[in-house]
Amino acid sequence: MFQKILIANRGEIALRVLRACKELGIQTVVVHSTADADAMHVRLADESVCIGPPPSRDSYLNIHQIVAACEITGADAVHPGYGFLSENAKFADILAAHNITFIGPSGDHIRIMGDKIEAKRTAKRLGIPVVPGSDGAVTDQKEAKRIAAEIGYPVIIKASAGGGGRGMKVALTEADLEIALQTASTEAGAAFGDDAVYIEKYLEKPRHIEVQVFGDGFGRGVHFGERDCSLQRRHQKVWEEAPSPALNAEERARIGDICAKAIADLGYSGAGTIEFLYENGEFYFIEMNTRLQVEHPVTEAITGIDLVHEQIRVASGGGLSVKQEDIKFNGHAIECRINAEDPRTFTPSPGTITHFHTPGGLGIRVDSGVYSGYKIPPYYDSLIGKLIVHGRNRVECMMRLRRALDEFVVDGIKTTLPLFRDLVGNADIANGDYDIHWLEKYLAKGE
Ligand code: MV4
Repeated sequence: MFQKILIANRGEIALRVLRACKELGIQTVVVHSTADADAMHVRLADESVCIGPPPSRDSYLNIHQIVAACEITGADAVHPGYGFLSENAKFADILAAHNITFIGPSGDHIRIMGDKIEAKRTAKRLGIPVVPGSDGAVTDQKEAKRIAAEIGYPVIIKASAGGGGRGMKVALTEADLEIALQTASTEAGAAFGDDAVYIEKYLEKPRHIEVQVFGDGFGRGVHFGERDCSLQRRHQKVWEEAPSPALNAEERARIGDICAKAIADLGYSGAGTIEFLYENGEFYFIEMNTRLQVEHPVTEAITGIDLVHEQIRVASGGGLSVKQEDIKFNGHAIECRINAEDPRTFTPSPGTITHFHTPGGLGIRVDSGVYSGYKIPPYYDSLIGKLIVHGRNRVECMMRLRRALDEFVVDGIKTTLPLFRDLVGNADIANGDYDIHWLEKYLAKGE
C-alpha cells in the first residue's frame, strides 16, 4: 500500500480523496495555487506545497511543478481527481517514468479513449453497441453523403479530438451536410490541432446513461450499475441519479455485463465510465471517461462501496475488494450540483460566502470544500458542493431531497439551489420523464 499520496486537485474532490486516504492510514500531500492558500484541502492535508499562481495552466495543470512536489515530499502516488490532469496521458506516463503511481488507468488506455474515433473502434471491437455511422474518420464529401444516406438523416459530425459536446455539428438533410462537415473539420483543426471528424446517426431524444466500471489490473472487470445524467445544460450536468428511472432490471444487467466484460478484455485498470445514449430501449456507446467522475457518489450511495478506496487499492496492486456478485444495488440516489452561479442564467457568482449551513439526517451527504467566510476565487469552475440524497426508492429519495434543499443555506453569493427547489416540485421530474434536452427547454420557458 502507498505511504503518501499527493492530491493534484482542489475543491470538494480534493477533500473527497483526502478522506479516503485518512481512512486507509495513508499520509496526504496537497498542491495549491496562491489563490487557494485558504482552501479547505490545504487545511486538512498533512502537507501542502504551493505550486504557482492562480491560472490553472500555471498551477493545477503544471506537470513539472507537480512532479517536483512529489519528489520534495516523497509521495509515492498521485490522485488526479477529475478535470485538470486526470485524463492527461502524458502526465500518467511522466509519473510512471519517475516511479510514482498514477491512481488511474495506463497512459495508453487514457490515450485510446481521448481519441474519440479510436475509442469507438475499440468499444465496437469489445462488443459494446455503438451509434451507427462512419467506420473511422471521414474527409471526403462524397463518402460523407454515401454514409449519411445509408444511416439516414439527421446525422451528427463529431471531432475525434472533441468529446463532452465540443466540436459537434448536426446536419438535418443532405443540403446541410457539406457545410457541417467542412465547418466541423476546420473548427476541430483550430481548437484541437486535429481536424479528424466522424459521422453518426443523430439521435433526437435520447437519455444520457453511463455505466460505472472498474478494472482490477489483473484482467478482471466489474460494473457498479448506471447513472442517468440526462439533466444538463450546455453539456454541464446539473442533476444525476442512480438507478436510471428509464431502465428495467433486464436492461441494467445486460448493459452492465457487456461493459464489465469489455473492461476485462481491455485489461483496464481503475475506475472508468462508459457513456451511452439510450433511446427506444437501445444503448449506443458515445465515449468513455477514464477518471473518477463528479457524480460518483450516487453510485456509492446505492452500492455502499467507497470508489476512491477501490481506486487506491487497485492502483497499489491490491485488486478490488468486491466481486461482481458482491455488488448489490439498494434504493435510489440523486445528486444536485450546487454551483456558485445564477440559477437561471448560470452566470458565475464568485465572492464571499457569508453563511454556509448544510442539511443533515438519514440519507443525506454533502461533499463540499467551502465554509462560512470562504471567498470563492474567480479562476476555477463554479462547483461549490454536491448534495447527494439516498432513499429506499425514488419517491422516498425525492421527499428527502425536497426537505434537504429547504435546510440548505448559502448566503452571500448566488447558487443553483433555487433551481433544484423548482425541479423537485416538477411533474416530469417526479415521473422521471426527461431526456437530454428537457432542462434546456424548461429553462427557455422560464417557468
Ligand atoms: C450525440 C447526440 C445525438 N446523437 N450523438 C454531447 C456530448 C457528447 N458526449 C455527445 N453528445 C451528443 N452526442 C448522437 N449520435 C447528442 C449529444 C448531446 C448530448 C449528449 C449527452 C448529454 C447531453 C447532450 C446534449 C446535447 C447533445
